[in-house]
Formats: sequence, structure tokens, C-alpha cells
Amino acid sequence: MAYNFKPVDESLFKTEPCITRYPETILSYKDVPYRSALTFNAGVLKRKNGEYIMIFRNDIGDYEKQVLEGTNLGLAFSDDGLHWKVEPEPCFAMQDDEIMRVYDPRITEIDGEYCMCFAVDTKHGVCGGMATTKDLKNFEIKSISVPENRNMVLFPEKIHGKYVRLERPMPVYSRGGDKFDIWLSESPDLVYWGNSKLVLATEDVPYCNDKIGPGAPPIKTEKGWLIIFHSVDVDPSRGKNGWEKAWKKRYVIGVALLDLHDPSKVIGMSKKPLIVPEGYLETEEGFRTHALFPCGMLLEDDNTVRIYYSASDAVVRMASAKLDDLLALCTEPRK
Ligand code: BMA
Repeated sequence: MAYNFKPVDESLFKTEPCITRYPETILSYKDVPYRSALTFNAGVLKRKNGEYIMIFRNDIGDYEKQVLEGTNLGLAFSDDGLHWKVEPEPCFAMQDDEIMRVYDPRITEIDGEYCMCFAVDTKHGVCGGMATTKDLKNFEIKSISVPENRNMVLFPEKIHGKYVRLERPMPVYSRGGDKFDIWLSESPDLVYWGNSKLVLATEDVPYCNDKIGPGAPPIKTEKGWLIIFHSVDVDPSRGKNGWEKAWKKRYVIGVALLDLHDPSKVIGMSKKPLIVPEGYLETEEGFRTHALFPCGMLLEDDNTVRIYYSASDAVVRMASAKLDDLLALCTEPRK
């Protein structure tokens, strides 16, 4: 199928002034005590006792030689969410005759345990997996979806008695190209998922010409569920960006607000990106440049929202904004 390329309005691609980037990289392969080339797409949580937890995607290999050999998930702890200590061993991996790897973890604390959502590459398609753990060492797989689905994020509480997740199926047969949208499903037990509804479509996002996907577990606010998502635009004329021979996509971060009682309803969204790639680490260095991929978002006691995102599929970074400023951006209706 010929790619239906619709140029985006470049004037929209500016990071919102309410965003402050933490200047240092939060995590890179240099922080990992086992074999590592790329550390990225990290789920982040803050425990009630103030400790921060990160589960990150670790692409095994050699950064300097640009060699990749596999993927596992690493675990790190921090007292301030900025300086991290990685555990001596990876915490999770899956590989067998059918499953090639798991990646892109997001974590939610719910009902006294942690639930990790992750992507699963199998020989028969990409699936979305969910597992629970009490100790971050022993994981119980709760469900693995049919292909093609991934980018699952679990809400931090049940809504009308059901677990709720956002997800991103990949309907290549019917939508054409990469027109992938954000959906919602609910479950009584984290095992069986249904009552699925479309939440946000690519065509509702003015700076997207390709696909979108949920970013981090939503934050509950008085005005609604705050969500962030990645949004992709592609330009076939873009050349080599990073190690990859021909990486033509740009990933930016968007923000929206969902109804508290019916989170399948978008009640506000910014018609401009929240964060776009800027600076050397985000536009010149790394595996796939111009790719910001958020998997963690926290609300601090002083109403600062921290957004943990990957730059160039290579390192974890952090940017923050005041909650009120993010809510103020989410005023526009969906269309
Ligand atoms: C997506 C996934 C992510 C990755 C992103 C940007 O399709 O593969 O793991 O971070 O592309 O390269």
C-alpha cells in the first residue's frame, strides 16, 4: 500500500513554555551493572514512603559499536527520582520458542501490588502483556492479548468496580498505513478484557500524520484523568537519523484529559505537542533520533508533574510542569 503522507504544520512543533527539562540524563547504559547498550522506555512509580521505582527497557549490546543482541527489563531505585541505582541483575525477561522478547514496561501500583504492562514480540505478532508482582522479583503473568496490540497503561484505581487500561491496537487491515489509535478496555480481574471503546483517534490530533499511543498510567485530578501520549509524524524525505539506516519518524509527547467517570471520553486536549525533541541528546545522538517516548508520569506533593521519557531510544530523561499548567492546556474539545 502506498503511504498516504500528509505534511504536518511545522509551526506547531515547539515545546510548551510550562515544561522544564531536567538538564542531566536520568539513566544511560553507563549506569547499568550488566550488559547494556540502550536504556529507555521506563515505567516509573513513587511509593507512599517516598521511594521511586523504575523498570526500564534494556537493549543488550554495545553502544559504542552500535551492536544490539537482545532485550530484558532492568529495575532501579531512587530517593529523589533523579539519581538512580540499578539492581545487580535484570528483573524480567521472556523468551521461548514463540516469544522473542518483552519491552516497553509501564507500572501502576494498585490494590497493594504492582502491575506491569509490557509489549511482547512473538513469532505470530506483537501482543500486550500484563503481570503483577509484590516484590518486583516474582511476576505473575495475568494476560497476554491477541496481536496486534501494545502500549498498555493501567489506571491506578478501579473505575465502577473494574480495572481499566488504555491500549493501542494496530489495525493494519482496515485503517491504512500506520493509523493507530488509543482505545480503552476494562476487566474484572486483569485477566479478561472487554467492553473496548475508542478514546482518541490519530485524526483528532492535529500534529499527527501517523500513529499515537498511550504514554504513562493516567493521573487522577479534580478535573479529570490527565494522560500523556506519544504522537508520530512521518516525512518520507527525512534521511538517516541515528544508527538506523532510514528513520523517518518523529515522536513527540501530547497531553489530554479524560472524563473521571467515563475515561473513554476525551474532555480536553492540547492541539499542540507538549514536548518535542530538542537539543543534542534528542535530535543528534542515539539509536533513533527525534523520538521522545514517555512511559512514566508522577504527581509530586507540590503539584509538580514529572514526565519520564526516552530520548532517541537510548537514554531516560525527565521533564516537569505544574499540574495546573498542564490542565490549562487541555481546554480544547476533541475535534
Ligand atoms: C515504537 C516502539 C518503541 C520505540 C518507538 C520509537 O514503535 O518500538 O519501543 O521506542 O517505536 O522508536
